[in-house]
Amino acid sequence: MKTQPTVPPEIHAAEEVDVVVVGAGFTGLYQLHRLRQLGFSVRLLEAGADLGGIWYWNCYPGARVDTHVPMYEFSSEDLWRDWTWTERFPAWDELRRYFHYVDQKLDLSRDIRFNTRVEGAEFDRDRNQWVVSILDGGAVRARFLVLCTGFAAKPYIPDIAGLERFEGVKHHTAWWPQDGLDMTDKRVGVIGTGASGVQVVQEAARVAAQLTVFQRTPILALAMQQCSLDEATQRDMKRDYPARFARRRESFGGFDFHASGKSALEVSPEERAAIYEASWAAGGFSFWASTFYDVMTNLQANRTAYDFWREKVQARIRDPKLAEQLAPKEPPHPFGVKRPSLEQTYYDVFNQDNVRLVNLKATPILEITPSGVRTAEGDCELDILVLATGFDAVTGGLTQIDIRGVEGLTLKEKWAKGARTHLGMASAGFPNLLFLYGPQSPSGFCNGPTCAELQGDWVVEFLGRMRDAGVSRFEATTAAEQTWKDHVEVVGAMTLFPLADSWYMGANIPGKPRELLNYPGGVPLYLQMCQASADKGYEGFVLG
Ligand code: N01
Repeated sequence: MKTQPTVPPEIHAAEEVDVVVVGAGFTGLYQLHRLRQLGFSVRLLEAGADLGGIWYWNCYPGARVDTHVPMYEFSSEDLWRDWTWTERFPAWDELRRYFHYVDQKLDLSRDIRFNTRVEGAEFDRDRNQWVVSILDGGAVRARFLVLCTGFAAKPYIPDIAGLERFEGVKHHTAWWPQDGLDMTDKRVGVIGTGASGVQVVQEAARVAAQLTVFQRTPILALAMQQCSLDEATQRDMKRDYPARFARRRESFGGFDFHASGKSALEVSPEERAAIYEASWAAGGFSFWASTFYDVMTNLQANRTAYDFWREKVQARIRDPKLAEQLAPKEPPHPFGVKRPSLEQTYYDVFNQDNVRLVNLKATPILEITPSGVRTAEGDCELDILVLATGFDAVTGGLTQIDIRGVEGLTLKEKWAKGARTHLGMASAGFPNLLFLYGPQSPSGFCNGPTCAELQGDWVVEFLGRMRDAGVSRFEATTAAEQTWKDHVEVVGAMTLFPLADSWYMGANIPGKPRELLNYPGGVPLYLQMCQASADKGYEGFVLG
């Protein structure tokens, strides 16, 4: 353990506000807006040059959201009334335009510092303030620190031999060049077949001379059923928006799907097929989220979903051997325990002459050479290498900041053996600090804007009450952390999520503790638990 940190004297003169918010995605912008409405002075610090959070960094070709209109926007009528989307699942550039529209309506940018990466934060015990330091120098002091860094703020680059020697163009999907990259007539390789890999592959296949997809685990991608949206259609849809937004708090993942009360094992095969077929046709995550309640808790029920999915996919791939690699008879893991992702042409592109799949389970990558990828199958020469290899998810965005609590311990050190939180929002030893969309909260299981608002409302109310009650310091207790961890584990053990080596389990990062990083009880139960703490005078916190 480190000795008590001292705050360097030069940063005593730093800018001082009530709240520092980190991150200008949905969550951070909502905090900024609501906290300002309560009369707090707020400074939002953002590493990127623009708004959007994940949609600033992830501008690779094909990047688009997997959530349907209108679930991926703010629920305030003042905002949705005058906004019109062009597609049911909007692309990154349209999402950026939306953020600019919101900015224009709410005048957010005046309190945001862009190109400002937060490097560290130290708690000044004498003044009960956080001193937030910025990478290029300078600091901001605040009574409260609210981290809204999202679940995917720290890209993961695997340690593959020779990677640094590649002489072509190489990018991680989350560090894509802001001015784009033309893949036309190029030899492109994509490592990774998660949601990002699927989206890049679909686009690269249209233009590349040769596209090689390096697959370790097949993704179980669902039909997006994308469509264009016009203004008249959305005018009609908007009549239902209030009811649809209200339903978010009743659904496991914060969507507007109706929850199913049926078991996949209690219906006839015909009824089961009809229900799967209907949700497949509806598209998006409804196949994952609203068919049968036991798909994510019972292996036998789960297998019925997998078998339906496999039949759909196999029918689209001409070469039976290839079909078996993309959609094998035996599931690589239970259906849905790794995030499924949505696709439009993913399975069709493998029928094209310019697209090739390398099955890394059979022929692993031996090394990256200056000119491409060497596998047991041979050398694959490339002009562009895309690393769609994911993120040190959920905790990585927080632990990459040097946040030092009252004992001098960093958050990274504290969580070295696993995340410790109260309600997935606070951690003992780190007073006056809250994080949203973080570990042990619904985060990756929940639609982003839903969490931004519902979890966000709890945070705003909490901070308002602390201020009004004259509380200058709040801190979660270790007992509350233990209770919360036990609860997350008990509920998690009732699900199938622990059965996969997914980012949900922290298992995609070598050496990272294996634990369920998202709250598995669903949004309604989570909100109840948070409300219960508030109703008991913020049980689990020491207020001073
Ligand atoms: O990352 P991932 P992602 N050698 O971790 C492979 C959100 N998102 O960026 O499965 C070879 O899912 C790895 O293989 P395996 C969404 O929540 C949303 O795609 O570990 N391969 C896997 O195939 C999503 O779930 C949207 O065997 C290696 C891939 O890399 C989350 O972000 C769009 C490897 C990583 O997949 C993360 O998605 C994009 C190695 N050494 C992302 N290491 C939308 O809403 C890793 N892999 C649309």
